Amino acid sequence: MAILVSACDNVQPPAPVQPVPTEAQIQWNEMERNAFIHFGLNTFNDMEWGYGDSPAATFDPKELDAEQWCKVIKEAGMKGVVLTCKHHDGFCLWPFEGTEYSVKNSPWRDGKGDLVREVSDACKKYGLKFGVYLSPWDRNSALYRSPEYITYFREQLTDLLTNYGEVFEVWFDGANGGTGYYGGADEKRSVDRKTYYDWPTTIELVRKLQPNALIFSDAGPDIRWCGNESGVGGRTNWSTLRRDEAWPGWPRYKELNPGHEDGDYWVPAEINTSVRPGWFYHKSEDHKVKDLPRLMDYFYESVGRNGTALLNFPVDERGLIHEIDAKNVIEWQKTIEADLANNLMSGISKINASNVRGNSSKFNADKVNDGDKNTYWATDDDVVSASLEIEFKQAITFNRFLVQEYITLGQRVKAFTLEVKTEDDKWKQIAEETTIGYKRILRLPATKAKAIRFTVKDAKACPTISNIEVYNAPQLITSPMVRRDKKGVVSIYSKNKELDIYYTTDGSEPTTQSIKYANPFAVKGKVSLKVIAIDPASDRKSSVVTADFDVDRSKWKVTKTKDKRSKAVLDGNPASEWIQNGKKMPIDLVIDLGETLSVKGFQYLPGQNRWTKGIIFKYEFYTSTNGISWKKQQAGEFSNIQNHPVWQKKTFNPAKARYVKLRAVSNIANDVAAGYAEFDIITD
Ligand code: FUL
Repeated sequence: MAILVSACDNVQPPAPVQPVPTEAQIQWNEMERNAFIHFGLNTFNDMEWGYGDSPAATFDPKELDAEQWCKVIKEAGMKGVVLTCKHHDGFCLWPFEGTEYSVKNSPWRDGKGDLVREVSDACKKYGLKFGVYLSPWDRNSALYRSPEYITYFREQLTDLLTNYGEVFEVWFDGANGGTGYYGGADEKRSVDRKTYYDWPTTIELVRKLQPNALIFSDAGPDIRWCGNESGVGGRTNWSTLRRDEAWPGWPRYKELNPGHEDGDYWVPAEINTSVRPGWFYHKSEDHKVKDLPRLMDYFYESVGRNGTALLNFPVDERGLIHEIDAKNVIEWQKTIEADLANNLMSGISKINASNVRGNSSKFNADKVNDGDKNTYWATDDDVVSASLEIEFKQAITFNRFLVQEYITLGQRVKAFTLEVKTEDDKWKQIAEETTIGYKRILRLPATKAKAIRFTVKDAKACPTISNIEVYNAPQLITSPMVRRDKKGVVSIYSKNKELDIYYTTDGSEPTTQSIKYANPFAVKGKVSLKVIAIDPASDRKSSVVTADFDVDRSKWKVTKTKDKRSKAVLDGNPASEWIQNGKKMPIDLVIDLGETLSVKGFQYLPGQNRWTKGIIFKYEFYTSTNGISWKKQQAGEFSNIQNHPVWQKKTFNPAKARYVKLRAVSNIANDVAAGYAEFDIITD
């Protein structure tokens, strides 16, 4: 035994597989989730990309409280904050001396405010790291496109990197050049994204002023974009990149999602998205804040896929993180905690590896379960395919599998599988995946297992696995969604497919004794459905969703148009829409109901797509028994529809109608278009 131990002690760790991360890059991966803040003149002018000419005086948050932001961010489990100190419109959130276009010429704090100071101070107070976003593109500066602008840009950067303490991340946006105000020139200015900024010199400046800061841009140098803004990291996600080919200013951004297996630099992916559709705050998106299921997808598709999440908060015009955003992200944090609360690896009876490096206890299978991130299971150098078999004292049910590589020695695994040993002692494969990297979390259907087998099928060199965790996360209870199409067929959806759905049609509360939903079903005429989703394992229930459908629309037809897209108005799907472009307002939507009904109102849902058009503001509503003579039943406006584009319901005294007409007198943009996601009537 003594001989064995001393032999083990001589076993050398594997040589690193190049490239390897820096210490700062490892720490950045370990932060896992950070916050982005977009706030500036756009917030007050309802814009995403200000042109650079909105008056500085419009920046006027009356209740700004950077500590409120940090409290929410901290409570949401995030570790750092990146602030848009200057967005493309050129407006500076700190009183930069080189321009008049800053907070110093705004009413906020009587022109004496410095928001970069307030945010960096609040970060310190709440133990959050602070990072800066500085847009290279500046649509306000007259200097943009000249060499002088680069000096101006570096002066701004110097300010931000010297006056506000430690900065952990410097964010350079890839959107560059185009139309702008440019000090009044009002023109298009294009630049060569590869050469204009002389990036190498700017990078040197950052290294000098903040040696520990990591620099983000589309392809690095230190952190890369994941190629989309929807928060979806690659299932295959290499933290390595052929950076010299890709940086700076690279058009093949799709390759940034998986990275390059043969990359020669360590440039891990940051997965950025906004908690709302926009990066900046728009009141009209208050009902479109990412909900818990969407946020959980984001977590598993960023942190669970070897990425670091950067979730944006569009701070509102008051200068606060909106209540809905705060509520949802705090719920997000609680759910992540609950998902990963109870590591079932505490109940293992045995863990065996098919190969252990030099048979050394320093690299044996136990190292994936010792809670020490610096120890790892490794195989002999020539072994790139090997398994770990993990046996449990008692059979477990699990639905999450978490695995980490010891990335200090480089990212190695190219392919892996997961199998379970079923009650009849048979092995069954339940997952086949590619990369792991810093962290990989698989979401799986709840599966019973006496043992599990994790197999590295292929790797760049001997695998080094530092951690494995296994969980049975509580099922996410998602509310069901109910739709009825034009033919009267009702479909019920639940995002979580493991929940059972029950419904009633008689107004009673649904329970497990009610009708269990299996397939879409047709309902004629008026119906009120009450629907519930229930987790069969725990009996936890969603809230009851009530869906009131009026007469079925199988006989209805949108008339006075040949446009086939008009079908979208009656298809029961809020995501599809029809936009009528006429020559002038008003524009009419005329529907033949196919029979005479007693109508006492109507409902209108404007387009729900982000770039929808023709949201009706002023309307008139008419009925007719013959399609020739019309009776105006109502005229009015859909108040606040701009800010809150949800179902609009209007009622009037019942009238007999075979035809109905919704007249768009004006729309919110005051142009010529009328758009509809859905239309319905209310019968007597
Ligand atoms: C993009 C910008 O154009 C958006 O406005 C936003 O700042 C986002 C994070 O990056 O490229």
